[in-house]
Amino acid sequence: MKTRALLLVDIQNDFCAGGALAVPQGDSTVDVANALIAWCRARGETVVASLDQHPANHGSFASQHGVEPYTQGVLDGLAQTFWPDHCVRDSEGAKLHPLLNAGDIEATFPKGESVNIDSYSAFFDNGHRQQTALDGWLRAREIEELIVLGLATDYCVKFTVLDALGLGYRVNVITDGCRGVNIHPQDSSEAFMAMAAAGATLYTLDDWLETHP
Ligand code: VGL
Ligand code: ZN
Repeated sequence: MKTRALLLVDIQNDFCAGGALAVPQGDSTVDVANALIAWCRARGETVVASLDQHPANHGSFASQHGVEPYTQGVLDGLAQTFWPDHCVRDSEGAKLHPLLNAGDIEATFPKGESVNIDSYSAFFDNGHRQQTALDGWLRAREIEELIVLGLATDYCVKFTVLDALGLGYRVNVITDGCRGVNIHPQDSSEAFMAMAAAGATLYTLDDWLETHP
């Protein structure tokens, strides 16, 4: 069997209830994540997580530009949605959700640490200028297939999945383990369609468990 890893995307306090960039029902990803963590651990499969992690003056923050959060602009030549200040390094908001079984996560991969560029994907920044350590880490362990879920469907999950497919991974997305920002109401469903069109296989948690006994 191909070596597989579970990749949990940005299940952090600031994307959950009460957080700075709270995603509607973001907390509901935690139970799905914990179920798959247990499933993977029972099979000796790898569990990793990405972390959105910004300096306090990050260029994706609306506060740095004197504009309203959730508006569109440009950052260093790239289209950028400006966000509320979120996931500031070492803050409570940047921590993994307290109910996530983080003890079973083997490695975490930060992204978004450069001031002048955002990084939705866990593999590359938004300009594909720099890579994180994730691809090298997975390749070193001969991992060829990923199970992906987390926050947010229409940003970090979507771009992580598209980059993973581009890098040659087989990618399974657990849809009920994802929630979106939905600046436009259809953003999450369009994101799932884009992931599927690019080659990802979409499952609910129940579908996954039934088809992978
Ligand atoms: C994310 C917006 C800004 C995400 C991160 O994790 O999807 N979204 N930073
Ligand atoms: Zn961010």
